[in-house]
Amino acid sequence: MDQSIHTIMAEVSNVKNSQFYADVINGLTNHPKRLSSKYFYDAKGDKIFQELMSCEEYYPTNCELEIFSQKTAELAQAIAGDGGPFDLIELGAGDAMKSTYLLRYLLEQNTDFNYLPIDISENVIAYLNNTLPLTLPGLNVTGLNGEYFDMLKKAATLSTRRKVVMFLGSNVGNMPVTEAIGFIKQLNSHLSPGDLLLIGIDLKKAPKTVLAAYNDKEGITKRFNLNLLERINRELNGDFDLDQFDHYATYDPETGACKSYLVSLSDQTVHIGDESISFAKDEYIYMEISQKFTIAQTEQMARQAGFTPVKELLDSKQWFMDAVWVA
Ligand code: AVI
Repeated sequence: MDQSIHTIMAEVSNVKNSQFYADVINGLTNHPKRLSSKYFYDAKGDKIFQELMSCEEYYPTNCELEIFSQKTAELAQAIAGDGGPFDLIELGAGDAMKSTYLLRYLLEQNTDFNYLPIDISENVIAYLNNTLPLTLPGLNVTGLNGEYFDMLKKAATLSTRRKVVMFLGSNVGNMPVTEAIGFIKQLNSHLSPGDLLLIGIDLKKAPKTVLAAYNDKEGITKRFNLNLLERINRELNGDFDLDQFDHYATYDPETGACKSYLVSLSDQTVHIGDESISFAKDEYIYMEISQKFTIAQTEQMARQAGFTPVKELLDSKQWFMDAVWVA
């Protein structure tokens, strides 16, 4: 009996000491309330994101897939340079579906390269380490499980080859612009002159197209956002009533900021561990930014972070860009 009380107390203290707990409580006691979209991706969130990527309105994945499948030779030429050996490092590799087109092409050209996918998910890295050598025979793959910058440091201890870092999917858009520039600067500090960054960026386009992608008819984006409340309930002993929150998305064509919110449908109090958080009816939680850029803005961002843009590849609708920047 005593032991189980100790176990429960240890669990409670683990929860309280976790970064997730600290970020959630800080965010929800802020004005306005906010939660970080980096916590969207638990196992259920990963599944919902997969659904989103194949939903009709969510265009970024298909646009980038088109670039990787239709402009593979151009992409390969832009990163392989003079044919010298290099390490191709992918941040947040996921299932590596888009990169597989590039990897296959590079192998067919007998390019001398190693592929180092980095992902925070242990499952993703185990999957890539096991499956890629089967689907792409001859590929040298070393999966690295952990935070981006820790794993970039580790990658530097494994080889001294030229580095090509891929950061796809417009993940850079999930940071406010100044934070994104700081992130890219930090990335640059892990590279040497001549190393490359291949970055996927969602471009500004018809406002209705952007908004529909983050406000899909089936409500997948709504479930994606609500899943974070469910995760808080499950992992941090919370009691959010999911039916008491609605999803609301906005897009400002002037700034290019697409933002998601969860709006409280009533006056209510939510408990997370022993914290109580009050919500007024119509009060919102700011959940995510998905920033859209003009090409000129991306070039300015590259320069502010110490890179020089060298190549820009767009899909046929000109909605998405994969850019190559040199450090
Ligand atoms: C992962 N990230 C680039 C996606 C985006 O488009 O901002 C996440 C997402 N949020 C809602 N739909 C998709």
